[in-house]
Parts: sequence; structure tokens; C-alpha cells
Amino acid sequence: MHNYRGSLVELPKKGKALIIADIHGNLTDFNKLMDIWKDFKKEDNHLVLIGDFIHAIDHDKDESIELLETVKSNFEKDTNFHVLLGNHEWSVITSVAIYKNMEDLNSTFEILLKEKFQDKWLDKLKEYQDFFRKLPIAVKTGNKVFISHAGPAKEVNSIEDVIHITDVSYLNNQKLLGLLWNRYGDYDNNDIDSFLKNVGCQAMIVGHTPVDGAKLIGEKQLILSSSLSRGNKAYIILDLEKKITNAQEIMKSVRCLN
Ligand SMILES: [Mn+2]
Repeated sequence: MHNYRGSLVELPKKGKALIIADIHGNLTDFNKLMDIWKDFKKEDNHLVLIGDFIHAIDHDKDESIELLETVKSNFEKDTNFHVLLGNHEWSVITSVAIYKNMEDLNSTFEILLKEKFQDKWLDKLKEYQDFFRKLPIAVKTGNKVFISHAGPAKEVNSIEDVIHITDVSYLNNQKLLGLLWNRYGDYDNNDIDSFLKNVGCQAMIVGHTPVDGAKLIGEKQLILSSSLSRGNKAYIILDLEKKITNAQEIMKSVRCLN
């Protein structure tokens, strides 16, 4: 069992973290990353999957269910395997429609469930919703890096806000919605600075917006794309012991997925 403080994962100043974002139902890319994890895995090393591992966006073969089964079993048996909620998993919890072109991805997900589990599909949906509700929302590392699916959120005033972020509701919750949905434009560089000050961090890593592998926003934010991307697919090997003062330093830890 994971020992989290509410919705927050706190990683000690020890070892390294393999960070992955936005797999979106691509089992081939996920398996490559799992091979890296198998070699990398040891007592002080962690894996952080920063949400949106379901719902295929840019490819026809949607392997969300296979991926979900692997993610769920790893999360349940391995306390160093951390999975954050993304806006796509949030949409399964809340049943809020989420569109790609004209298609509601929740309907596509239900079709996959029906094909795979026939008359048991609703039980399986409930099981996955329960699993998504257990997922934390953010990571704070001992060397002061904040990791979430998206954001920052202007409404978050302290790390306590993050710890209690899912206490109330998954709907109509501006703090939570900000950390799951906000893209650059919803916030600016000053908002990143104030947010990091509020949560006591020096830099932040997010996914959510497809970029060419990794992209810096000002000095303090790094956006990562590990599968759904605008070119390269990348992951991060973050040293949890090294002093970090900005996101440019994290850029050196970005690796390409071949
Ligand atoms: Mn997203």
C-alpha cells in the first residue's frame, strides 16, 4: 500500500525517478518504457506516470484496457510505482464527455469495455473508476520539484491545498480542474512563479500539452510528452538528490524514447 499524504506523493531526497507523460492508449510505447523501468527499478528509484494513459488520440489501435490492467496491477503491488490522475481518467470518474474531433472518448472507452468484458463491462467500469479515485494528483520531491498532469492552478495557495484537493468533489473543483486541465495561456510565467512559491518548489514538470519531446516554459516549467507528441517522444530520469533551482536543469535529464 502506498503511504501518501492525501492526494500528494512525497518522494524522499534519495535515488532517481523515471517520469513518463501522456501515453494515451499506446501499448507499444508503454512497453518500451516498462522495459526501461525493469532495468532501472531498485529500492530507492521511483516511477511517476503523470496521467492520461488511456484514450487513444493519434492512433487507431486503442489499447487503453490492456494498458490500464498493467498500470493498475503495478500500482497495487509496487509502492515505488506512482500514477497521477490526468484529465482523461478524471473524465471516466465524472462521466463528463471528452471530445476528440466529434467523438466522445468515453463512449469509445465503453465500446472497448463491452468488447473485452461483455456483460461484465459495467462492473469493470466501476472497478476502473474506483482505481482512478485512489490516484494521487501531484508529486513533490525532496529536492523541490512539483509534478502534476497540468497546471499550475491559480486557486492553489499552499501544499495543504494539494493534499486535500480531492476531499470535496471531482466536479466544480477549481483547484483540481486547474491541475488537470490548465495549459499555457490559462496561466503565464508569473502564475508559475507564484504557484511554485505557494507549494514550496523550485520547478515543475507537467504533461497534457503535446510538445516535441520536452519543452521549457520560462525558467520554471517543463512540459513532457512520452507518446502523444509533436515529434520526439521523451522521458525524464530525475536525480532526487541533486539540488534543483529551475526547469532548465531538468532539461538535461530528458531522454528520447526510440
Ligand atoms: Mn491531458
